[in-house]
Amino acid sequence: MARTVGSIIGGDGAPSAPGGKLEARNPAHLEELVAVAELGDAGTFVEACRIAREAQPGWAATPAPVRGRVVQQIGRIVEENKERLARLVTREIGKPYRESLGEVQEVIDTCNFFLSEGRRLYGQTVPSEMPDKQLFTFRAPVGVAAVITAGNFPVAVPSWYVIPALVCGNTVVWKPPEYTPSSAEAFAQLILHGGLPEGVFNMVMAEGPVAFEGLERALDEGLVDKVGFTGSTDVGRRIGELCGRHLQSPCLELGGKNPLVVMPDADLDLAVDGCLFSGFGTAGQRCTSLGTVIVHDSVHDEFLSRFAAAVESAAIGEPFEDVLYGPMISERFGRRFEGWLDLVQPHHKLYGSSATGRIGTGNPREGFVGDPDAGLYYHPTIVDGVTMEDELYGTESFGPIVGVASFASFDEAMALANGHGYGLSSSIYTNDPKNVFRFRERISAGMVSVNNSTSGAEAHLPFGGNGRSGNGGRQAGIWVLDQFTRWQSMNWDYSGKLQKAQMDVADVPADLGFRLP
Ligand code: UN1
Repeated sequence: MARTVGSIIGGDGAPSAPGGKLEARNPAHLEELVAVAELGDAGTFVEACRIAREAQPGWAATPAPVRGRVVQQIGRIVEENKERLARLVTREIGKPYRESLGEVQEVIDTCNFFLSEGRRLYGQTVPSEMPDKQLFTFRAPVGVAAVITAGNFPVAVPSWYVIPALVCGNTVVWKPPEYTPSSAEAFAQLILHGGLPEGVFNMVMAEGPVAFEGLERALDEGLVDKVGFTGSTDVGRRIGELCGRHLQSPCLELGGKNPLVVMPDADLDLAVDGCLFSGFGTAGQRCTSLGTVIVHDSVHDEFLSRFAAAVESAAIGEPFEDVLYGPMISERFGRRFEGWLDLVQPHHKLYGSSATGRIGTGNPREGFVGDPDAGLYYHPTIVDGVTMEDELYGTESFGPIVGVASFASFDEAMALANGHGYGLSSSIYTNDPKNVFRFRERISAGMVSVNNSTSGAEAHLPFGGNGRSGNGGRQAGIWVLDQFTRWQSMNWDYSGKLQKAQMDVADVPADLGFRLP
C-alpha cells in the first residue's frame, strides 16, 4: 500500500502540501506506487528552521552524555528495524537488498561510534605562559544545522550529518530527496522515537530549488548556522556561494570521477573484482563509483578481456535477488544517464556485449534476472580508449559506465588520475609498496584504496574530497566533530593581579654568547 508522507516539523506532520504532491514509484516495478510525497515550500523550510532555532538552547544544555544516550537509542531502534528499513530502501531506489542492509548497518555503525562521543567531546587543558593561570578549550555546538542529501544513500549519508550534529548539541532540519519520501519518513520516525525533545530534529519534504530558496531565506533571517550538503558539484558550488555571503563554511560532499590505477605487477583478477564492484555496484550511482580505470599498456588487453568477461556474466536485475545491480534510482537518474551515454565517441571502443542503453525486450541482456520491461534497467558499458581530451574523462557519469585509459609511465598514470579536477576517492592495484606510497603522495583525492574498490568506505574514517569534490570538509569519525562544533578557548587567571600575555612572562636568563671550545 502506498503511503502519503510529508514534512515533520516540531514532531508533528505539516498539514498541507503547498509545494504539490509527488509520486515515488518502485524503479524495479514501475507500476508499483511506493509513496506519495506531500511537498513543502520555501516557507515550510523557514518554519522548520525557526522551530529548530527555538529548540537549540535547550538541547545544547542537555548534558552531552544524555545526548549520546539518545543516539544509542536511535541506533537500537534502527537495528530493531534493520530489515524493514532496508526493504523500503530497495523498494524505493532499487538498491540490491544486501547493499540496502549494508546501508542501514552504516547508520547503526555511525550511532555506535557517536554514542560514546557524548562522553568524550574532549577539550584540552593547555599550560599558560604565566603562573596561577589555566587555559582550556571546549567544543561548542554551532547552532542549527540544515542538511540536504541525495537519494543514492537515503539513510546512511544523512546519518553521517544528523547523528554527529545531534550529539554535539545542534538541532537539525533535514531535507531528504523528494524522490525517496518513504525511506526518509521512516528514517525520520526512527530518529524521533529515540527520545529527542520536540523541534530538535525536523524533516522538510521539498524539491531542490524550493529548498534552496527556503535556505536562502533562513540564512538571511539568521536561522541557520551550518549547512551540510551531499550532491552535485554544481549545486554544491551555489550552496557554497550562498553560505559564503553569511561567512559560513558548509560541509560539501560533491561528485567524483574516481580513478583506479592498475600497475603491471597487479593481481589482475583482484583488480577485476574491484572494478566490477566499484564501477557497477549500485548501478554506478555512488559518489565513490569508479570513473576511469587507468591500466598499464603491458596488461591492458589481458585486463580488459577479463573485466569484460566478468561484466558480461554478472547478474543484473531484480534487486531482491542476488544481483550485482538493479535499476536506476528513478526516471530522472535514467534520463540523465542516457545523456552521459552520448559522451561515447567514435574513437572509443565498447567492450563486452556492446549493447548500451535501457535493457528491455527490444534491447535484451542475456541472463537478465526478472522482467526488464518492468523497471529502469540499463546495460553495463565499458568504454576503452578514453583520453584526457574526452568529455567523458572529465564528467561524472552517475550510472553503469566505466571508462578505460592506458598509460606507459607512472607520471602519465598520475596525470590521468588527477587531471579531471575531482578529488574524492581513488585506488591503486599493485604489489609494490613504492607504487603505493608514491600514489598516496601524489593523488589529489581525499580517499585512497590499495588493492581495494574506490567505493565502500568504512563509517569511521574521514570521508570527503578536494577540488570539484568538495571544500575540504570531512565527515565521519572524530573528524566530523569539527563541522558541528566550534572551538572555544578559555583562560582563567587566579593570580589576583592583571598578568599581560607576552609582556609579563618570566624571562629565561640564557647566555647566548656561549660557544663550544
Ligand atoms: C555517496 O555515494 O554519496 O564509500 C556515499 C561508499 C559509501 C558511501 C558513498 N560508504 O561508497
